Amino acid sequence: MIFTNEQREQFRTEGYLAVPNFWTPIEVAAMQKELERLKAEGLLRNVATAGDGQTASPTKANLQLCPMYPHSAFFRAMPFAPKVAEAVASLLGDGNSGDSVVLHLDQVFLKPAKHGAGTNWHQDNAYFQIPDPLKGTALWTAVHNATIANGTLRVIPRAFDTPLPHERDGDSDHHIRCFPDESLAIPLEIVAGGALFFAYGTPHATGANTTDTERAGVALHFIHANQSGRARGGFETGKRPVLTGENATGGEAEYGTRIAGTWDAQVARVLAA
Ligand SMILES: O=C(O)CCC(=O)C(=O)O
Repeated sequence: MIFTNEQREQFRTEGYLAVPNFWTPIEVAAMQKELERLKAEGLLRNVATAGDGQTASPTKANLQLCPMYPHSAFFRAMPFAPKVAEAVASLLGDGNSGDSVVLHLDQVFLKPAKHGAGTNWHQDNAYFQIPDPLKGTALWTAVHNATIANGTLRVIPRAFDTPLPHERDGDSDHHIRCFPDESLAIPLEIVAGGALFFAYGTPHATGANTTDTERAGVALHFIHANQSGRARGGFETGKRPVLTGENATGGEAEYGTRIAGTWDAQVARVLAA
């Protein structure tokens, strides 16, 4: 998916872009089913704490798996779906066909029904520290309908250029958080299958899920390869899957096997299992 100039402009000035129906209903059904498997195997960990950043919360759950790729051939293939590479290169690139974008991190946040905990305000660049906060983006996929009631993502538009002070987040066993002016925040409601792209500098948060159904978001993070020298976290430099540009090998160099071209087969495999 190559974005229009208006969409690229929206990302570059507002720091985010909402793309309804990025994934097909069949792809979404496969994501939901694969998440059920990962959950049933106990791979999602509750990172919510009781306010002290250490003690597991007895009442709230923010279930996370990071990274996902070692546990799921399906989610390992997701960033290689052709529309992902095109979309990310279109947002992070300069419009050259040689623009190289790499996968930086993959993870899922699942908020169970009734007691799902949000993820507090932060800028991804407080973790990753890339030189240009517009040259990294999250692709946050709504695996279920994401609404204000179940704590969908909120962002602060036009704020990506101002790094905010961060501190340890007492509501999580490993996150950091900041305290932006929440009156400037906008909620991004999106139907399952929609994608929210937001720049590494964009402050964002999710809220509690007190509804009767669970809600998950799969967050893939990407950077332009020219930022990788200073980017921290995620895959080690040199092992980040290169999606586009002259060093892209379809996953062979990083995983020892070709991943590009397998997404549709992975979707079919998961749904048939
Ligand atoms: O889905 C969530 O709760 C948080 C997602 C997020 O903060 C991120 O992807 O950086």
